[in-house]
Amino acid sequence: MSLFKLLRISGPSRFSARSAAYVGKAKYDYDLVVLGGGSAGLACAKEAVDSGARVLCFDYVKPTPAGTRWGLGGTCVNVGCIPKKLMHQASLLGEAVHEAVAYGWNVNDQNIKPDWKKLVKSVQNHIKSVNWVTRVDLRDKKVEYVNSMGAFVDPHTIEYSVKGGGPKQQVTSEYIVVAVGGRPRYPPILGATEFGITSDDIFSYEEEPGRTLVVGAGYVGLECACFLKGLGYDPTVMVRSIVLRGFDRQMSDLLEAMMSERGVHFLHTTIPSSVERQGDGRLLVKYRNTTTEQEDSDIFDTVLWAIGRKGLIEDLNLPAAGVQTKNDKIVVDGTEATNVPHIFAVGDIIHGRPELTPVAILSGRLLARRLFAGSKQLMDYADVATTVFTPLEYSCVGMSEEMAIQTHGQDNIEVFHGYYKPTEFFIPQKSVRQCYLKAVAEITGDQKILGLHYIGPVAGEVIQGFAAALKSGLTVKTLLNTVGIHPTTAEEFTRLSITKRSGRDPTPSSCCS
Ligand code: FAD
Ligand code: NA7
Repeated sequence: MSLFKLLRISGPSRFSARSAAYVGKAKYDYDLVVLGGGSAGLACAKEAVDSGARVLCFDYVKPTPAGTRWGLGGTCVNVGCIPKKLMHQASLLGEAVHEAVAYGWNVNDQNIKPDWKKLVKSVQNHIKSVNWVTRVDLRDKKVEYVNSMGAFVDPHTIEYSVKGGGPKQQVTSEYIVVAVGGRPRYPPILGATEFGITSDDIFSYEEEPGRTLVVGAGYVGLECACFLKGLGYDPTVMVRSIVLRGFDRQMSDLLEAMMSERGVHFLHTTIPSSVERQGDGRLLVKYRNTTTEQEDSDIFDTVLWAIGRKGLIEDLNLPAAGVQTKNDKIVVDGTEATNVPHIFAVGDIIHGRPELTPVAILSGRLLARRLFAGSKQLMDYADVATTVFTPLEYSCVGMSEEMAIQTHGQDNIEVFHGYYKPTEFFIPQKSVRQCYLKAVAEITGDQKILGLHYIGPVAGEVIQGFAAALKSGLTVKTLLNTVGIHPTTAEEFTRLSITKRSGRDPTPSSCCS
């Protein structure tokens, strides 16, 4: 029997499949229950309602150990991409003030400092406005929303608490989508939860962070260290193994060099042992270098754990539904189905997929279309572009050089590369040492591009368009036949002429060489 029952209704619709409204099984209270009101869950719930499904969405945020809590919308809006980008922008503006002087602006006090409390308030006000719009949107779209944790009772039944106490309530649903995302990890060491904070706290942190130890050198750790530095604080990044594991090595090393040049400190091959509060309120952190085995300690105002995120499966009672998990994430197939055919998972909670908002949104939306609008389109997780928002940003799409070598063999790839000098860097004499880009391509034929990497200003804006081109089969031949927009930094991709294999110096002599 088909899972997709469609009934024709009158009225216009955006998609042809939507000329039908989904009719669910009467024996269930809902056609779809979504657990988690973040990027993935909301996208899925709204799309399902558009197709006529009866949808209920649960969202609940447990406060952090430091007591931080937030509203509807999930990680991206409240404690992820959005506040991060705003703090990044605040820190870039600090650099811009100094550059402005070189451009002739009369900035009288060049030692200006940002007002942390004011910045946090502005960021939080923006978040609250987004929370509000999200709630209104759900109401307008007639997605039912319950501000409570949902947990499985059996494969079709979800249990939840109601505000103000009383007995737990239950609802049944034909389909259930788990979109509960993840939360930052804390290391199992003395004082970690008591004295440390995470990215869940920093964007609403009332105290000035001051001298900050950022433990973890992934995407989140580097971004936090960089905006703190740009805002005038003194961050140190504790690196367990290497910076940005999983990203292109050469680009990651350049990024680390750029951060060091700007005054971010690094403690290499080091792990923390304990955090203690001193009499003066500051934090004594003891740590160990795993290469030299030397133990050491230092004093910080703030310790920020950025050691990765764990999937929020612990409160779902997944055994009651029989859903399989792996390392606190949910295992799904190419249709986002779990091992229980009517239970799906989307977003950060899926095992082995990129933890990114646009991935969460698109996978949630496509799943709803498949469940309720007759679509067959699957989510394509390949060649997802991403950006690390450091002062010179790093953006990439496709394979790293290492991955290309691993999959194609060293002799079968060609790497085109070049340093470049952004025009706007000349007057304020900004360092161009890490302004670098490369295209990793096949060596034969028109040289299909496997990966593009860029460090420089507005990297995400630069790579976004190239990501579409790469997904459309971009070749080096096409890239070099593309006329650039001058003077931009993105045009540097159209001027790549030096291969690594040639051994020629990839440094340009002037802005237009
Ligand atoms: P979430 O957004 O985490 O939503 C899950 C929701 O479900 C949460 O509200 C959670 O509290 C709730 N929940 C959990 N359990 C239950 C339950 N049992 N019942 C009901 N509700 C429950 N991505 C980018 O693309 N670009 C960026 O620049 C970027 N920057 C980031 C910066 C930081 C600091 C962080 C931490 C992440 C960043 N990300 C970024 C990643 C992005 O935020 C996530 O990929 C995205 O938010 C995942 O969405 P999701 O819907 O899967 O999960
Ligand atoms: P990542 O990318 O998993 O990075 C975690 C970092 O923390 C990484 O450098 C780890 O080092 C380090 N780590 C992990 N455990 C420890 C302990 N116990 N002690 C010290 N250091 C540790 O997570 P992020 O949160 O930065 O990013 C997750 C996603 O969020 C990202 O993909 C974005 O999409 C948004 P390792 O390399 O393992 O040695």
